[in-house]
Amino acid sequence: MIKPDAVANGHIGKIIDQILSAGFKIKAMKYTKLSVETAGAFYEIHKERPFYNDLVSFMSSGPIVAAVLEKDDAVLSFRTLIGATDPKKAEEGTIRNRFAESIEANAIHGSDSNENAAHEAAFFFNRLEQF
Ligand code: 3AN
Repeated sequence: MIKPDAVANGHIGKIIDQILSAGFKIKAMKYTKLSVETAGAFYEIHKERPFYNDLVSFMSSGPIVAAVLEKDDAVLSFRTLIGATDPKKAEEGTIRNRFAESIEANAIHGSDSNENAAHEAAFFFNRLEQF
């Protein structure tokens, strides 16, 4: 998911270009906006974390781009491409190093396991929307 900060800063095109250049195939893609309720549900697993309310309010603050991507070893490969959660710690050239503003407004989300990837894909897309 390309987050509201990166969308607002005009980085959608450059981020998608970097994702495709890294060998990912797009299976589904959507420009949309999360409500407080849907952002809260998406980040349900972080409910107990101290930053949960701020995260939900940030993630519902503007449009996002949701996508399902395919590549061998996609979860690990994508997390390497996006870099560390804190952009100050993200490696040079990673998406968060290039485009993120802060640990919260960190430009992009990537699933952290195959199980979560399947769950998050189904959150945004039904089977007829994934090719
Ligand atoms: P990642 O997105 O790298 O998997 P998670 O799953 O630990 O990181 O955190 C989910 C999201 O919560 C992050 N993308 C970031 O927007 C936000 N977040 C994580 N840690 C913090 C923090 N210490 N303070 C504020 N927001 C945070």
